[in-house]
Amino acid sequence: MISLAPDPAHPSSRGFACSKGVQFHEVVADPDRVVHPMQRMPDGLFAPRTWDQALDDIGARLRAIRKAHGAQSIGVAYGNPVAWNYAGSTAIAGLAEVLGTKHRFSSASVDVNNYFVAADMLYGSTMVNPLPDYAHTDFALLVGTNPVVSKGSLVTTGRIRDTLVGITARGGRVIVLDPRRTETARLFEHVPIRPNADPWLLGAMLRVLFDEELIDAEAIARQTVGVNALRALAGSFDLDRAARETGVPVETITSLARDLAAARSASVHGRCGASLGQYSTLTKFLLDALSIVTGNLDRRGGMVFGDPMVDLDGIGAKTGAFGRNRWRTRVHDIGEVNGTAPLACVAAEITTPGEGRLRALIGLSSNIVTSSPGAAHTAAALDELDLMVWLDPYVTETSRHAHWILPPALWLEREEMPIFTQGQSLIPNAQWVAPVVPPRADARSDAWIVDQLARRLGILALAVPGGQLLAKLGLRIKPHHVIDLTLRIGKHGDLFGLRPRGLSRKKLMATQGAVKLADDCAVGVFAKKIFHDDHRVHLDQPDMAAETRRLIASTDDARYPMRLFSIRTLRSHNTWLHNVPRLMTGGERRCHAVMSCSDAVAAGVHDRDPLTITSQWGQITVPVIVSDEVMEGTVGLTHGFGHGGGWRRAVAAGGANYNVLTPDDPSYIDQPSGNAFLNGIPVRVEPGSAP
Ligand SMILES: Nc1nc2c(c(=O)[nH]1)N[C@H]1C(S)=C(S)[C@@H](COP(=O)(O)OP(=O)(O)OC[C@H]3O[C@@H](n4cnc5c(=O)[nH]c(N)nc54)[C@H](O)[C@@H]3O)O[C@H]1N2
Ligand SMILES: Nc1nc2c(c(=O)[nH]1)N[C@H]1C(S)=C(S)[C@@H](COP(=O)(O)OP(=O)(O)OC[C@H]3O[C@@H](n4cnc5c(=O)[nH]c(N)nc54)[C@H](O)[C@@H]3O)O[C@H]1N2
Ligand SMILES: [Mo]
Repeated sequence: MISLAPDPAHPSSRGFACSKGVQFHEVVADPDRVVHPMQRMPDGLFAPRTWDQALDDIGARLRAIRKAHGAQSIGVAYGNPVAWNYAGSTAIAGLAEVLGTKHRFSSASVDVNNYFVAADMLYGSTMVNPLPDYAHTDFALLVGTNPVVSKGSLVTTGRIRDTLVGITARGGRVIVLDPRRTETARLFEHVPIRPNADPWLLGAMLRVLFDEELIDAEAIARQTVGVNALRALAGSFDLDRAARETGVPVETITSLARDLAAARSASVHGRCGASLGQYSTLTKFLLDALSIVTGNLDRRGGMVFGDPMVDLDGIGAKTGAFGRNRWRTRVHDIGEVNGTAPLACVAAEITTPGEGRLRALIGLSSNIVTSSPGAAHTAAALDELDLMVWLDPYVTETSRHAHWILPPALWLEREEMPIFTQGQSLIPNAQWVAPVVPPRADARSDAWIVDQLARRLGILALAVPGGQLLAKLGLRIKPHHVIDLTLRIGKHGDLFGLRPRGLSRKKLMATQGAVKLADDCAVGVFAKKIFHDDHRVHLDQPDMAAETRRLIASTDDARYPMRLFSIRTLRSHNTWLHNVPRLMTGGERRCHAVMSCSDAVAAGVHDRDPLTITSQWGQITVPVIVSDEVMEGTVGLTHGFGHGGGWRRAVAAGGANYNVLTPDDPSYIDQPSGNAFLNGIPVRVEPGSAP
């Protein structure tokens, strides 16, 4: 591979690719990449081994741990890249399910658990995710999302910047609520908002809609039940307090609500900025409530439902694969979400003695030491594990704690289909592609590696009916069998030949590109997409009323007067891609904080000076950029830096770990969902001494 280029014929990307994607051949060829199974030696360095040596040792240890302490003592953790790894994600989730372990940790709990829980409340399934219909909307409210950089999250469309610019070109409005004048905010109307204050703003807007009778009574009657409870919840938001909490004047809040209601169509979408505060389920609930009560759910230009090639949401809702609160975590008694426990609990599950203690952890594409709250606790706890096995292409600050690092094939080296993002695509499409190149050296697909581990435990890492029995007879069902079957019998499938123009894995792999399924997501599909028995949206949620009371009772801690929030940069992907030479040129790629001029003067720091940031939970020092692009009283900080391990360029990039400052104390995370509290952390700042 010498270069990568986007496909102009792709129905969604339409010939656009981000700078990270087109440099990926450098990751594949990276000299620091782990391409053999590696065993940690007593001196902390790693030595290459054969697959047989690795699997025999790991298998023996896993069996011994299971025998002595039960299957609960074995856990798994998987990170963001599984969302683009259909077979690896199916296998690692299947392994946890078949083991029956509660120690299943996913990066969803530092990202989107609040979405899942709010969706379960409102729509009856954790997997329902209404999408902002950007191609047709007249009014787009973007809350804590920076799609010009992130390319959109939980909504997928190529050329998202152009799509958003298209809204204003048509005479519509795009309003960006963000503490920072971001790359997106600069293009549109920017309303600065204090971090971790979104529910105040959204609740106050909802109150204005009810008080001024700006709601769509017909749509509410047709689509929902429980509106009176929502009206009462909205009524508990005081507009003056909301203005103080958010830094957004009452007049702005009022006009935002009126304009939203008056727009022919309106979409309301939030992402990490709205998902990583302390009340993130309430925030997501209020975001959706705004579009529901204004009649914008299932409306062209409002919020629409995706039409994936494999309807995982529908299947999951019907089979009960997804859900919440079906069991609770051992140490902190937190309800599960989609079968997983919050990452904020992982350290305590390892270090707290007792029955069911986590002793062996298998990780897949996960860098929890950097990405998860309470980073220092996580790093220390990993060293207490009896066995840690990590599937990662690098020796990272996380995988370096492992007894074994196993080398995964990367996405260009394996068969792939976009299982997760296809449900979020504004232009429904189907794609399933063959590997571009064979894996380097001993690298193997994550699904293959997990299957090998499962064989050593005498199980099949797939929770499908009859799967274990067939495996005993020597027939191992693979993730692609299950998903191809689901595709073929589904709405877009070939029904094994009965629908000759329908899709199958074989047909898609022969196509090479992607197949467009429709120009837009359909509207008028409401009844099919809501999974409550009455097929209505349930607006009466006592847990949300309780969260509102908790929010209203909350107070600020005067010792930590500033609020810290996260910044994503164009050429990073969360905690990685910092080892790719061409993505690491230029100073702005580095770890830095951003603070306003007046705050910098008050703190006595100059542009590029070291700044020490202290929270209740930790302290770091990083260089600061002084810029009025951030709101007064706030500090922005790039997350995903401060590396250790064997990725030399990433380690040399320096910086510090944002999540040293964030809490793994369960009383601070979002209560209904266990989602981490990472944005709006109370901090104080002072001049730091140069390292
Ligand atoms: N402070 C703060 N913290 C945050 C966030 C924030 O905004 N602020 N964002 C949160 C969000 S949204 C997310 S999603 C999480 C992400 O948290 P993680 O998922 O833990 O972090 P990533 O950097 O995405 O981890 C990717 C790891 O997977 C490895 N990898 C890449 N491809 C493959 C593969 O094909 N197979 C295998 N086995 N490994 C692979 C990489 O080398 C890397 O070590 O971080 C969260 N943490
Ligand atoms: N280039 C690049 N693209 C990425 C990623 C990456 O690391 N780099 N990561 C991918 C992943 S895993 C995800 S989940 C998506 C995330 O996609 P987005 O959420 O669109 O990306 P962010 O840049 O995190 O945008 C969050 C915005 O919220 C603002 N913010 C922070 N705190 C608050 C708050 O309390 N309230 C409000 N209203 N705003 C706040 C931040 O200033 C930031 O501009 O991006 C994906 N795409
Ligand atoms: Mo994410």
